[in-house]
Amino acid sequence: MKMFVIFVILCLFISISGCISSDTGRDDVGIYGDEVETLEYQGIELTPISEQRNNAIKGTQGIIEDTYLLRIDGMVDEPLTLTYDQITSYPNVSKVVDLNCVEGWDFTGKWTGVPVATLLDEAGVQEGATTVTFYSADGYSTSLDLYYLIDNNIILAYRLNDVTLPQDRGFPLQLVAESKYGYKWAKWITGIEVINEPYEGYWESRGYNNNADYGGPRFG
Ligand SMILES: Nc1nc2c(c(=O)[nH]1)N[C@H]1C(S)=C(S)[C@@H](COP(=O)(O)O)O[C@H]1N2
Ligand SMILES: [Mo]
Repeated sequence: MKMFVIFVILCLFISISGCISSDTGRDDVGIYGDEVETLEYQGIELTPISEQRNNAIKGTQGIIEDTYLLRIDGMVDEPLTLTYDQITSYPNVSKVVDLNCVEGWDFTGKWTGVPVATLLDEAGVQEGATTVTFYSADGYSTSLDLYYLIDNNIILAYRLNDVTLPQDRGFPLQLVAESKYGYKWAKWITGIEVINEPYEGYWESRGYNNNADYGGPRFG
């Protein structure tokens, strides 16, 4: 009898501590600011934003939604200037993708955004174009092969784990350069330029590999 009472008390304790261990009482969602963060999607466990690493050459850029403009130009028929509302009005795509920094850390996020191809189609890519360059508010830049972006339906994400992409993580847009090292995942993007020659961005011009395939060479 005594053992049974101890057993019941133990069970109660375990179930109560399970409840108070997360804010929501569920482990597939969490709270981030005043939004609900998804922590499990299609059976895949996501890394909570609070546990994701983050690094940037000049720290957080405070981009304001109301005055933000994304410029798309270079080898296009019609250069575009898009507002945040316009960008987020296009049909969106969600995918679970790992970000792998070249320094060895990684995390898994659910990313939601507009395919780069959607915007490029709207602008009309001209014949002979090979490369797309991304420019950021902090002076960062990087580039990717035009067909890598189109063939893999690479997105510009404005939501992470179903939460508005946080300011310190690249608001309003981070490129989800899946299967490429983290330095291709430009944040705080303000400009996209279509060109016809290779371009070396911030880290690439400092010796990092311009192809940046995850698992491939890091340098040279
Ligand atoms: N604008 C900008 N984008 C950037 C960087 C940066 O310094 N500035 N750092 C890159 C590097 S090296 C990595 S690993 C990832 C980190 O992205 P995260 O904040 O999603 O973890 O952002 C990439 N994009
Ligand atoms: Mo990185």
